[in-house]
Amino acid sequence: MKWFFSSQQRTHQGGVEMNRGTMVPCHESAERCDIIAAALQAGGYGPPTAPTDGGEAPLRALHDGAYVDFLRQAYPDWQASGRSGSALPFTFVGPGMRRDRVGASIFARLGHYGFDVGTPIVEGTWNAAYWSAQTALSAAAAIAQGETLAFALCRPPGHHAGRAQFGGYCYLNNAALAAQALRHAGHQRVAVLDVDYHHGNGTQELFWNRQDVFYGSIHADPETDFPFFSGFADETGEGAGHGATLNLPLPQGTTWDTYQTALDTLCQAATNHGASAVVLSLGVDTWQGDPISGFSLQTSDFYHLGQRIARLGCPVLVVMEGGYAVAEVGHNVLKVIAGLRG
Ligand code: SP5
Ligand code: ZN
Repeated sequence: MKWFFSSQQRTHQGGVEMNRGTMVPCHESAERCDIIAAALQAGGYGPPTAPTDGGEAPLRALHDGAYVDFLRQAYPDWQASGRSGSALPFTFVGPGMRRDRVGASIFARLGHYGFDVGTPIVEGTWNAAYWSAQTALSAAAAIAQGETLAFALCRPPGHHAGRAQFGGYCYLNNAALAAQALRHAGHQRVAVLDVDYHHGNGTQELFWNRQDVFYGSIHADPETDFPFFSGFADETGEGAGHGATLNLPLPQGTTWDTYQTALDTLCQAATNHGASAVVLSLGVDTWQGDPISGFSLQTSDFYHLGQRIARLGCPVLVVMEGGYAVAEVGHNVLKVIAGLRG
């Protein structure tokens, strides 16, 4: 199995995030990818393949161009405004306010493009997010060239990032970029299966109106968990995309027993959609000991998760999303990969 990673992805060191009203150290750390990388090497998967630099064109084909410019410029502009530390929004656009105005002030632009106060932009954020996206795109190219399984060690993660929106520790939508690359490589239908604990609102938004890319997700019920305002079961896509979005929210405390039934439903839907390639948006924050999450999957369950995805019989591109129990993320990811290899 080829796996992709660049040490450039370490340059985002978020510092602090606001979490339920208090500033806490960022859960999404560079240590996460170090541990997964070390586990892969110890597991015999060899050294990573460095991503190639595909430039900004694929990013701009999916994300809003002005948003990509904002991400690149946000920290220099924050510094030019005389500030240091983490750039975070604090004012958002409410109903009746000017959604149409991006604003010139860095504070306005942070509020325009951001949807939470937990996703800091620092000096190395753009560089890390850029290379995280290139990692996903390079892994997609490997699948396009005939690999049946590839792992993109993306970090920062991506599934909360929308066309012109950052949040949930995400800036560029790595999984969506990979799915789009697989479409360009000739797969007529692609399924993004999202098993991160949180609903991937960004991926859903990007493919909401499209029939060619199915988006299906199993996640914590937004009644109780982030991102709170998307991921309900009645969100099924619109227009040509009607029926090509599937949300399977589950309650806190969910164990494998319940989870596997939802996973069967998710996989069946991907088959019904006719997907010939799968992007697995993999979060291992469903593990029972995750510090910010509330499911109760055991490490051994991740093997069965991988096995079920493998039974789809499609090439699988794994894109790393969340998982914050740093001592355990490596083991859990390796279990998924072992299950995928059968
Ligand atoms: C990619 C990904 O997994 N993003 C997750 C972003 C979650 N951000 C908000 C987390 C709030 C968690 N608060 C839980 C407190 C438990 N003590
Ligand atoms: Zn998550």
